[in-house]
Amino acid sequence: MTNDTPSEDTTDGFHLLIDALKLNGIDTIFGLPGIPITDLTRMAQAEGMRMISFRHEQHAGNAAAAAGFLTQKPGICLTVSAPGFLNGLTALTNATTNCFPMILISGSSEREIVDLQQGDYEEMDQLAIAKPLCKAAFRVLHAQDIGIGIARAIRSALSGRPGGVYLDLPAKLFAQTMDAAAGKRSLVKVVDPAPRQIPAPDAVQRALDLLKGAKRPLIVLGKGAAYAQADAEIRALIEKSGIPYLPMSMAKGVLPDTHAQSAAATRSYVLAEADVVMLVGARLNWLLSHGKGKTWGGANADTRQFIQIDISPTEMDSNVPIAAPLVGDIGSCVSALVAGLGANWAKPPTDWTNAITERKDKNLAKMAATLALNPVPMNFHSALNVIRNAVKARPDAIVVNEGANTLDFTRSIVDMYEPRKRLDVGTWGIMGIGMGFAVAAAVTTGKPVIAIEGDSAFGFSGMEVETICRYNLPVCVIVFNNNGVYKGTDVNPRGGDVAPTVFVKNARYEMMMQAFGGVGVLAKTPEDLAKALDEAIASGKPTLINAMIDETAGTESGRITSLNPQTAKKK
Ligand code: FYN
Ligand code: ADP
Repeated sequence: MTNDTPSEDTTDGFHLLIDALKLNGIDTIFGLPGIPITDLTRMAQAEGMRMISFRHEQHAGNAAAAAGFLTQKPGICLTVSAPGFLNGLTALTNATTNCFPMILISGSSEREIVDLQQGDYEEMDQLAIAKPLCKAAFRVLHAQDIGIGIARAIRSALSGRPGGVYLDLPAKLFAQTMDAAAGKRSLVKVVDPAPRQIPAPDAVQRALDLLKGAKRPLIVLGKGAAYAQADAEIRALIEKSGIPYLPMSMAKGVLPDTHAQSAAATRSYVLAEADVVMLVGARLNWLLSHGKGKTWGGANADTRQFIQIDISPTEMDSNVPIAAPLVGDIGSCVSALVAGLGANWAKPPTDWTNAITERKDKNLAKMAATLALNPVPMNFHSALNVIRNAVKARPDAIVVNEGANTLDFTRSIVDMYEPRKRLDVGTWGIMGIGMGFAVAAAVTTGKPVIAIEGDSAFGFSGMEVETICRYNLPVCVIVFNNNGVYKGTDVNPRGGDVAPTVFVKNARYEMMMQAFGGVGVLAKTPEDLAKALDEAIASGKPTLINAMIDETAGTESGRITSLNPQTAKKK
């Protein structure tokens, strides 16, 4: 093996990597060029791959993660060494936490110098750092191993519980050359990268027996249910069983939020009262109050029984005992349950379903009344009412959502109608996913994207509006501008600097989009917002709407105020 430029009969590390990705149906790379991967980005583009360059690696990483969630193929993020790698690592870890498949590929410095800690350019033992923070991590040292390296990365990202994989590629690897025919033979097309996992028949029967005996059954759909692309099977299970269901935020739209069996509008009631709860691709983590405590109805907690469908066997009993674990892929598990319901399945008692409908209708009516108000200045409700109508008219649009109040209000106000159309802060409640997720949604689907952003949340990735303009993506960013984190009214009791939660008042965010040739609109009323949003969706032009919201609207930490140590202390 030499480091010569490849001739007709030879290939090199650059091309082997590109060919290995293409062979596995991966056609897009999200990344940021620089030493040692600049030429790789050029060559990938020249070889027909879509190369989406970002302004910061974290957003490229977030884009890769969202692409993974949407497509069931690992999203690829490509970065430079040490600092670029670290910038991408937050996204890789977030992807792993959320069970999204992605591969972070980073160039790295000379192994001999890094390992002897002799002070190389961007020296860092990246593999060691990545290992505890993702699902799997590999390094490739020889060009002939690139095919296997990519195969291992793809399998690790997709099989079982999906997650993030790190692939370390030292600079020297790219220029290594080898015989072209041997290079071609060294590549691997991964067969069946996410094998179905059929549940055991006795586990299916145990779950059915529990469901059959339930007086107040409930199904909770999590983002695993959205990821699984088992939409028809899930709908069949819910409709045939007649069991009410509750979607976690990224499972909204697996069935339309307007579905008669949705219990989303009476969440607290169903969680507290249900006697048998079936979790489908949802973990009993903080978002579900760990399956215990007041949320789960105190006394009822002693008698409640859980069924859990998950591809990861060790998820069972993570917080409370699981009476009927159903380990397998969601499509197979749900199909087995549907088959097992049989013709004589008795739907849940009507006193349970009627009680839910009654409470739900009351809450929906209350919400409708609030949405009909048109206060001046605009508040979260009147602005979100506009977006709610826009999504109803374009149910194929993808909603990206982050913030605190902006997140929490959007989740309950903006109904989703189709699966995998809502991308948000996920398991960690992370801020900064906005523009990366929006770019990925537009690039992978070509559908209109509406990014609903708190003004603080937007700040984490705001520079990527240039990326949105550069690739002319059909993304409409709506910044909910209430002058600060949570709201804009805090004051520093000592005078001087503004309070830590307060931003420049009445900031003109829309001018950021204008700076790069996109459309920027200042919206002070719901009418302004509706007009600008309609135009953005119709034209597909990159647009940023600066929605001015009453700075007194919103509460500290939105609906998770109880997690603030000070608030918790007072309780
Ligand atoms: C929901 N609700 C509705 C509707 N949908 N009412 C009327 N109409 C509609 N369409 C009701 C629902 O029954 C609840 O009322 C309430 O609105 C809130 O519903 P939600 O949002 O589903 O439930 P809740 O309690 O907020 O859920 C808990 C949670 C959620 C932890 C899952 O808050 C969450 O996902 N939080 C993520 C927060 C986060 O990550 N933030 C980023 C960091 S911010 P009741 O039934 O009466 O309770 C840093 O500060
Ligand atoms: P949410 O936050 O919406 O409740 P979580 O991220 O907590 O969802 O849970 C998703 C769960 O789905 C994870 O435990 C993961 O193992 C599981 N999962 C992901 N894909 C599949 C699949 N294809 N089949 C079965 N389970 C899956």
